[in-house]
Amino acid sequence: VSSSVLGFPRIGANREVKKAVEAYWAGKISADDLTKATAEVKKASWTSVKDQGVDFVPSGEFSLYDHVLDHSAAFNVIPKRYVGLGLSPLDVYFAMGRGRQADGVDVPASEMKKWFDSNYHFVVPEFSDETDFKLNFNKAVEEFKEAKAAGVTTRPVVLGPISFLILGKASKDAKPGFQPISLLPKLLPVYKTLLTDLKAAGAEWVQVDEPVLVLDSAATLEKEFTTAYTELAPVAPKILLTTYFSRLDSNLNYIAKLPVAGLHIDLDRAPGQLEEVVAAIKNTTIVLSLGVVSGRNIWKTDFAAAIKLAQVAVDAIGQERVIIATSSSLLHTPVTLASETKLTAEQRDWFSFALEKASEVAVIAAVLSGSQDAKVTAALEANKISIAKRREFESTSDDTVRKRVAAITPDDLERRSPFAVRKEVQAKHLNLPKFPTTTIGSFPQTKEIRQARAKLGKGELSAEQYEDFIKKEVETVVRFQEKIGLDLLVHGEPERNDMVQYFGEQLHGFVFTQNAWVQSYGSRYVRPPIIVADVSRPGPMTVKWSSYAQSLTQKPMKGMLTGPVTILNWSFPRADVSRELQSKQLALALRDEVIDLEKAGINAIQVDEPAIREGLPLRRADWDAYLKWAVDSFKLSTAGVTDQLQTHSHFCYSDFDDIFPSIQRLDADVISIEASKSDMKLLNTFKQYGYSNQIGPGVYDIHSPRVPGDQEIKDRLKSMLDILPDSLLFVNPDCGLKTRGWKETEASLINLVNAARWARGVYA
Ligand code: THG
Ligand code: ZN
Repeated sequence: VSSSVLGFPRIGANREVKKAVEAYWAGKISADDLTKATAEVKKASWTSVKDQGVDFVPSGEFSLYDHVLDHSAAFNVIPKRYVGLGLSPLDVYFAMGRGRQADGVDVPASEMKKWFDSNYHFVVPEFSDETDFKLNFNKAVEEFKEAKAAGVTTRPVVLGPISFLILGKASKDAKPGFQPISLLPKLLPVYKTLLTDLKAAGAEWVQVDEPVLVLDSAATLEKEFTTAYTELAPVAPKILLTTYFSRLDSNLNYIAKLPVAGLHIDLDRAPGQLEEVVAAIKNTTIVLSLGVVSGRNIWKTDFAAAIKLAQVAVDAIGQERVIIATSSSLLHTPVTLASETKLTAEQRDWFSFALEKASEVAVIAAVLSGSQDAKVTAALEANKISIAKRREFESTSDDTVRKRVAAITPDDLERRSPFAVRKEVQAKHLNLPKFPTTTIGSFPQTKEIRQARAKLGKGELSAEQYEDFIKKEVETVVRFQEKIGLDLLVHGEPERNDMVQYFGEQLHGFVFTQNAWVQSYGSRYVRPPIIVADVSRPGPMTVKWSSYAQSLTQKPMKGMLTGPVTILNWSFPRADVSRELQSKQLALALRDEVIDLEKAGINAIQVDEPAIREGLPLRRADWDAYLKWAVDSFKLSTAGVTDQLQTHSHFCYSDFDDIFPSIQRLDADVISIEASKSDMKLLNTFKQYGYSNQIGPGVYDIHSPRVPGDQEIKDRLKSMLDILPDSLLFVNPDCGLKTRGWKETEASLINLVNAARWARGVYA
């Protein structure tokens, strides 16, 4: 039995790669310096993974920005707008990822999308009939050689041809009806070159990632998969066809017949598929790679349980045909526990980050191979003790919270009166004009704000000094909104870093790290809090700031919370209880906060759920169960108030055509959505479903510093009002303003208020 890791985090143990990339963008280091800095990180990763005893060490999956973008650049899938700008290949690459606005060049970034159900975003490839595939460079070969020179023979990783095409989209200039998958015959010869070169360079195996194989939609791709792998297998190193994040289901019927040397399956997400898969490949020569060490979570693997599961495969197909692996790339986990100095010894013993996971696959494989090595036996014994301790901790629960969850009734999920009644009550109570103007919550997080927070952390500012500073910031934001004439105000959230981190820090049941960064996109990282125990709220979390802000103004102040499903999805959840239970516990904590805010005189409260859609299971058969508890959790958190309290919610990614009934079931009084990019298609969906609550479709895109003109906003309002009844419309930007500067924020919001005033006149 051998061991393998499917991919490693790119950031570097001390965020070297993030820092080097940002320094290069800022013109502070050269391209050569960047290459040097990243070469060191790559070398350290290869060597350290190998040193854990891993047989198959990955290479080629490293990236300066995103591995899908690397692949597009290598295969010459470069949209025309980035060509001929006089940029170096490296700068073309970064321009595709993040846009470029300098020296007369002005190109927007390519679209980003969520990588399956993770918090990682990839850059979407754009295809058309004119796509001219060719190999601009062979990253797989280059990094294989680079690793070899560093003393590590690796198993290169390549994104598979079908997933590459399926994850992409038709470019704007493509013919109507064009489907990227139609390019497969043109694409395969380039893959052949890549794989032939890789074999010539001495690679024995290649890991070819085809994550689309866990999607329902892959059921129609049998022909494409068969064609592709029948053509590629003869010229390539041994192919490990790699799937992750969910189960193969019926796609297994054709996968098992493909001429590949190995198959990787995710047994963390879908342990139930093992027997089926074993049965399907038993009479072939296919090697089975078992993803038993989670690539998506940070809990220590239970060796005994993993060994028991893997033994089923070993018994059926023999030791030589089994590989013990991480379930997916370790991209979604932090680099190493060694960087954490503030965890208690008890907590530290529960966790395993990327480097520790590398050691786990090696130990499990050794045990399954019958190793009597003293180190292996010791590791096995130590794991048994750690797992027993964690289980013991898990058996302690917060009975008050457990009982409260068990006692939730359908009534707890419903507001006192239907929306039509609430709307009248709220209109009188809040006294908002027609087309009320508001913002999504955050205002620019200036350098001064970040510096103050850093100083507080270092002890250079006292808690009192920091609080005074934040109060002044809140006051500035309130006065600004009054001055320009916004109707429903916010406090601006200067006291918050990442919203999920902010709420996690104030709840019981969470643990925090110092360095556990996980890539979100490009050079942007998040530090997900870890849910380790039952969640409860020791006391009010936001009441102080919201009531302070309300005390400054006669206008209504909107309270600002992050919803239960989003806090759950952007944290590392517990593995011992269901996500549903964790979500309901979070919902109860937020419900208490919402009730306390109302008691403190706040009359509108926004509970954001930007991540509700990304939590959707990859298999449609699992959707209903998820949507039931996800929507119930939101309702539980918001329904404990009187009719006069206006609830708001916000969604950043508004591709919810297929979950519309769930959006409706949330029964928020007002939802704000991102509509500025998807034109009016989204609003037609609302109309078609007869959505009856209030909506604030974003009237401009905050993701760019561009200031929308007065007329532009008026035109948007006009086209919105062609579709939606005027009594339902709120006027707001499409997302929070924390990444924007004050200059464009001020100019844009003034235009927004003017446009609303104009609409009040016209639609009086
Ligand atoms: N919070 C969390 N996840 C998210 C978002 C979020 N996922 C989706 C989306 N929003 C991702 N967006 C961002 C935007 C900015 C940053 C990270 C994710 C960012 N990170 C800082 C960096 O990398 O330098 C670190 C921030 C910090 O100090 O905490 O700027 O809003 N959980
Ligand atoms: Zn948003």
